[in-house]
Amino acid sequence: MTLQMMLRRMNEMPEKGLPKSVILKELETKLQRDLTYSSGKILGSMCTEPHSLAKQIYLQYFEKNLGDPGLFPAAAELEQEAIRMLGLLLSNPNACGRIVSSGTEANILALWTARNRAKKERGEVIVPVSAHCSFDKACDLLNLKLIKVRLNRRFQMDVKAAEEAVTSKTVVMVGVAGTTGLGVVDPIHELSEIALAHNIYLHVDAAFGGFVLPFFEELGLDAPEFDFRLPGVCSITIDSHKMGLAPIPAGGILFKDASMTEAISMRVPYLAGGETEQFTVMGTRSGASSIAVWALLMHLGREGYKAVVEQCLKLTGKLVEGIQQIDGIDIVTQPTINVVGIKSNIVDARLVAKELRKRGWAVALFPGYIRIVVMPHVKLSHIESFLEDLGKVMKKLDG
Ligand code: 0PR
Repeated sequence: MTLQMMLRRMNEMPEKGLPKSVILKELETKLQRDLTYSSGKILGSMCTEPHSLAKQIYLQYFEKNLGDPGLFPAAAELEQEAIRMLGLLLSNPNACGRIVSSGTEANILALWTARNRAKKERGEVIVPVSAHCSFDKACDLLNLKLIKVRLNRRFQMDVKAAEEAVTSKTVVMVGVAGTTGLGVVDPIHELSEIALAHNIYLHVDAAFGGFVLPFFEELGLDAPEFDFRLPGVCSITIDSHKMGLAPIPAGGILFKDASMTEAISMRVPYLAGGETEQFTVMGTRSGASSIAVWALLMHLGREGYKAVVEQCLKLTGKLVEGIQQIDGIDIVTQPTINVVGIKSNIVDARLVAKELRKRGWAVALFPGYIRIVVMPHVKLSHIESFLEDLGKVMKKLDG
């Protein structure tokens, strides 16, 4: 077979394997269409270029499987140390948890735990309408009924509506610390009080905000309460593969203490490394993810992460200033964190997004607005060139 023929067949499994060099060349060509974070064109994603140390570590330890911790006890211990550090970041040294496949898995684990603890038939889950779609998935999987509560004028979960939604069937209430669309932090303090008063489980989805908000106080910013300091909070999602700079997959779930997870723990007796207890959806789990998270927490320290957050917030400020100088568009609301909503008062946001995409910008489109996430890969030069293009787009659409 000629090389040409080999390449033409690159979408079927060949009878006889192809040389490494051919595979590598073909992948280079096939993957060219993918966007890169370093191009600065990805402005609507909550993921970013992983830290170089994490990449190195990931490659070095990719064979470790935390699904069989008896084979990799040292890696399992590093996961526990990473969880302890994340727990301290969220004000709870006794937190128990796992580095999981995603924020979606973390949210599923929280609802699964709450459901099993409550022992109610077709229990109800109260979330703000701004909650991530992982809660829709979780409720479908767990046969729970999802109740979506309206927002207040600041796009936060409306506390009164949340309390009114509580019934005898409620098993869990969810507050979001850094919403997917606008980066808003729900009034978790009030939700904690409601949860305690009605004896219901409170889960906080800080998948994004978990690596941002803990540094606000030290940065001299207004720091909304959202973590385990609030007594009603039973679990928190915190994803290292978002603002934690870790490679995918690195979601995270933290429970208040080890007793919480008993409700979903399964004994797996037959493993090569010996019997274990699992409370994740996944069986086989990446040890490299946990080791990379451990290494980043140790290497960057609080100071390093604080500097990352500070820089992202500084650029967010520049972006907002620039947007406010362009006719025909405005921000949806003053951003709390490095997530900005942009709306147009002359045309549909979809048209703006379409024009931006033609110019190579990958922004996220929500109903009525565009979302920009100023992640660590975004530089001032990217913001400036985006604002220039946005100005041109608005002129064109206005004309
Ligand atoms: N909770 C919140 C608040 C989220 O924003 C997300 C995802 C999740 C949970 C679920 O996390 P996983 O995606 O890890 O399961 N938020 C991002 C979003 O919808 C996911 C994402 C990431 C989308 C990168 C696009 C992208 O390029 O924006």
